[in-house]
Amino acid sequence: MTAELLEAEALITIDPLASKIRKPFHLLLLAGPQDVLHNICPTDFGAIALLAPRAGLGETSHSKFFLCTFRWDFIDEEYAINRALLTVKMKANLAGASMNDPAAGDDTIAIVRGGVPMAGYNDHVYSNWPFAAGQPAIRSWSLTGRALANLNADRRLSFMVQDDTMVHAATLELWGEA
Ligand SMILES: [Ca+2]
Ligand SMILES: [Ca+2]
Repeated sequence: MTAELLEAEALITIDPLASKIRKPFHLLLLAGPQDVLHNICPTDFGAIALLAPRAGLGETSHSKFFLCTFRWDFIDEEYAINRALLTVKMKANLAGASMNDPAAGDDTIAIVRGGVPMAGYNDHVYSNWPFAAGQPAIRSWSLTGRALANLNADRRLSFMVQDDTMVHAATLELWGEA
């Protein structure tokens, strides 16, 4: 080997972390019946939610809690999620006279963990009162900070809607590097 070649090799430093090629990761999870009724994570929800009558997707009757857990632990690879977007499409099963109306007016949506709503992700479903039954509502939450760190650690995300509002579709979109 020539002196010139040796010199060139010495300039290359191998960083074991940097040498792994990171691939973009994108996953779209669509809530199905298994996520809502059978596969929820019980420790994410509080006792009131767990004991209440349970709503399925497209539920048309009232006074039921919609509970859902998204999971992606079926993926073996190591990855880091740096962006997460929860979108929930809803519709009032009852009318709502005001924010405090125990019919659909007082209904709430929240991301939950450890039995309590996550700060910053807990709100009324509706923002204008009064409204009639059938009023549509959509919630899109982009998870940041602690919520995003929790999501990476848990490899799941749970949310709930109560109790006179139908959830007809919910998606969780995840972006990151695998
Ligand atoms: Ca009710
Ligand atoms: Ca209500």
